[in-house]
Amino acid sequence: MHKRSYLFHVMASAAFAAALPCSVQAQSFLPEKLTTEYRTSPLGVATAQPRMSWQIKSTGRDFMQSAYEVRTGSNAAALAKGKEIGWQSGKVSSGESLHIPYGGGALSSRQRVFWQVRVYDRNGKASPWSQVASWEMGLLQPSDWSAQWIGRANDTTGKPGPSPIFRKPFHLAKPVQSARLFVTAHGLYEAHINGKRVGEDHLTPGWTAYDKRLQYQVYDITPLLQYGNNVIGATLGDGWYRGNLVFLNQRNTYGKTAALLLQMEVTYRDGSKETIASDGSWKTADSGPVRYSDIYNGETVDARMEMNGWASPGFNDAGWQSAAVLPLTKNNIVAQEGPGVRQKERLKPIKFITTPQGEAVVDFGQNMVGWVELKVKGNAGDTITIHHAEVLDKDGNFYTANLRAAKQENKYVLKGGGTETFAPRFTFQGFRYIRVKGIRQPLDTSLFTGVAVYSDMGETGSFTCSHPLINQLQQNIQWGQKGNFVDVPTDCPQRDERLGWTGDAQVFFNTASYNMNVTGFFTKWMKDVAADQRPNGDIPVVIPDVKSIPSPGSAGWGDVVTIIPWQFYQNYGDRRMLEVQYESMKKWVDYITKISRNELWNHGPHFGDWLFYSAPYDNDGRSAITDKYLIAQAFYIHSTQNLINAAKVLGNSGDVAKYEELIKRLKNAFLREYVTPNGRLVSSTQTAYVLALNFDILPEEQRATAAQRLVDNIGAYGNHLTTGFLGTPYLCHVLTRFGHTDVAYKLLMQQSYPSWLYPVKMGATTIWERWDGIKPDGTFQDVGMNSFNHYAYGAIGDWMYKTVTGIQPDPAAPGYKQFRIQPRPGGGLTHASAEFKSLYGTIASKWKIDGGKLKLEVSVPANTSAKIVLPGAASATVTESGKVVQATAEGNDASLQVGSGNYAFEYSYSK
Ligand code: RAM
Repeated sequence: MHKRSYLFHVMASAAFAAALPCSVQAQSFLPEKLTTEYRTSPLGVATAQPRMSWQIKSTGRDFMQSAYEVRTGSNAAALAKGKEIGWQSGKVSSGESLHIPYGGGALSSRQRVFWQVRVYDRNGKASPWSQVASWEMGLLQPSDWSAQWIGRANDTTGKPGPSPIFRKPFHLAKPVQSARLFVTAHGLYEAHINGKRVGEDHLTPGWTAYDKRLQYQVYDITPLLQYGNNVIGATLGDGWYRGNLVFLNQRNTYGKTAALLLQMEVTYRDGSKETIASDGSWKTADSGPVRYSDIYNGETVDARMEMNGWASPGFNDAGWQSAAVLPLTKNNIVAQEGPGVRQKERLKPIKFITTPQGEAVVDFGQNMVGWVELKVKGNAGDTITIHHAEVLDKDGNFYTANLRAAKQENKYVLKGGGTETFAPRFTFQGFRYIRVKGIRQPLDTSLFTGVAVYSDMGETGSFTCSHPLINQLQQNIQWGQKGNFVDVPTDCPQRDERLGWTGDAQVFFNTASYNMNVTGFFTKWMKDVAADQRPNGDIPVVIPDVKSIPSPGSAGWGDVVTIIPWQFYQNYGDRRMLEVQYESMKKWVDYITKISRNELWNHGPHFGDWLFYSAPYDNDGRSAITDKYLIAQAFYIHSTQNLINAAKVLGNSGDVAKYEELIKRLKNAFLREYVTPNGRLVSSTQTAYVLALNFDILPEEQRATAAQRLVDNIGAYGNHLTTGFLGTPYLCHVLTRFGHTDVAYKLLMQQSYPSWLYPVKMGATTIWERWDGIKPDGTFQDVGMNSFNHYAYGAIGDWMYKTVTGIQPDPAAPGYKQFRIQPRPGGGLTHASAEFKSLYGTIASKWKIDGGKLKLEVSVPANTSAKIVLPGAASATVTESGKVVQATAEGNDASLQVGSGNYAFEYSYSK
């Protein structure tokens, strides 16, 4: 059925494009932006059959690929000339330009494969061959590691202390052709070669389910090496591995000893090879400048202890000890799949404040995550202390109480004698403001740079409209994503938590994947979800599992395991995500089935509709409490549906039948237990109606009435939402689906609490954890849990892209091979515009209401097609680039199918 409707689209689009004015010149087209496993010419690939993708640049309209041809080789120059070809696909009749698996023989560790592609248009004409791209395999077996784990003898107490440092001089007697560094650590590492830092990533090796999956990184270090004497060195920090993690200063989650595993492989120009690896011949010390480091608490650096040239030849390491070889496993080591954490933006202070309490505070104007780089002058021994905070209190004083036990304190001891630059290495802070002590010179902007640090995902989405507060909301959503996508998707980046809460991640996933390319980020994290799944199928509430938070198998949290893979497939067309995660999805559904009674998941602790609206004095039942077991049953149904969807894609017909049978019974159980014969839900809340409708639980004939009840409920709260984490992401979608987009707009435009714009009005620059983190009188919510940088409620971004500007994937052709542009103007907006860089290329939808006309500009990437639904155009004369076009009336709207290209529609519009 999918195939047929897709074919229809393609044919329809060809028909429409043919009717459009076409350029007389022949269309030219070329595959470009080649990627392998979502990355550009990556190193360290560990997938047995890496998949290749490309985009197509074409002139004119309506380009569709009818076939492709991939060829590979081990010599780039020869391949470009069509020589020394290894595996080649031959001409494959297919429109697919994403995720084409390598079909050659088994790939070995370190193997480099170059590849090119050419594509054919509808008429069978071939493009030129693309530029050459490549990938390189990583170390695929534990036995590829000749390196030994090393640490410091007696580093076994797990108590905080100075950073261990390691160094190894080595000699290269011949000119080097190429060199790779493979490295990981227990704790965090920073590697140096000949005085230069290796790579640009921070907080390496990142955070994973360390016991089962510890990532290594691969660096091309060819340019760092020199003929003759060289030195490689590394510094370790405590990080997630053994520093403070989870509430109240718990340490040593994964172990007590910091350790390094490092292997450098050099290929000389004469073809011979040499490996320099960590072992007992390395020297170590703990007398370097990093005296303390901790993710939550910050870092202490004493510049007087800098050891000039410690990672260069000529340094005297006579006082250092020999490294201890540690008997640690290498069986858990995996290649990195997600993007590294990088310095992404640099912000300057916007204001210097002396608070009523007399403290010197610097305002960066943006709640952000990373650190402050400091450039100062002073005397040797001067200590500068920087504290970080998200907000000032209502009196304008520096407010840190909501950080709970996280100190967020960086201390720098100066060595004196000139300008000194400081930045921490093994920590990050969530802040907009810093409080500074100990600086002798007058404070000005030259001293401070706020460095925003996050996973290097690449921006894929932008959204703007005619309403400045909504634009600020979009900014806040994006900054919430930046701050909380620091290698794992965290709930918050500042207090003593910063954990991969599964509920938050699933709630925000769709929005996240509009804003940024989260392919690698979630490919990695979902593997940690599966790795940390308990043997009985339960999913810990935070991933990586920090072990000390009991896992209640909370509804809406554990369901991340089915929700993200299915949405990932919709957004990126990646079937392998479903293949890889399928067993884990199934285990979760089977786990709920096992613990359910009479087909009802109606026991156990649940977070429920976390942080829903509760009235201050609830004499009148105003708090929006949704029965937790109603929610649990709804998510049980939803996860089962996601599993069925995945089973269909993967062709597991046995499972399709089995779980379709199950879901029928689950829906019946829901109706029996939570719905009256008249379709009223036992919890009269927005979230209850939203979940029942969004997950298709209610019988068809009850849906419109239920949607009306939802609308009435919203009205009863004066057009305010009352939903928490679980209801919020679907609220406006459900309203739109049942014909109440006007009500959705009322919620979006609402400026008083609870609403999305209330925090914006209160000066928020990120999304808050709670709807009323700061109350109208300026006082704060409960200090025990009040983050000002929490992305969950930013889930409205999904609706803004999908409905305000109308960019939506078509489930029948996932990954935006076919999609919809169906903008729905409303809320008094006069224009809105969004761009989304899909894997095929940039999709744009920009509308404007002007002088009684609606103008809509659309971009459709090559090798895709789109159904455009023009709002309110049923009886209008529609022009495209000045010429009248035919559109088919659909209710009040009119639709037409188009192929790739840029289009400008215009018609009379009244609302
Ligand atoms: C708090 C945070 C987090 C949420 C959990 C249940 O720690 O608000 O976002 O997922 O509670």
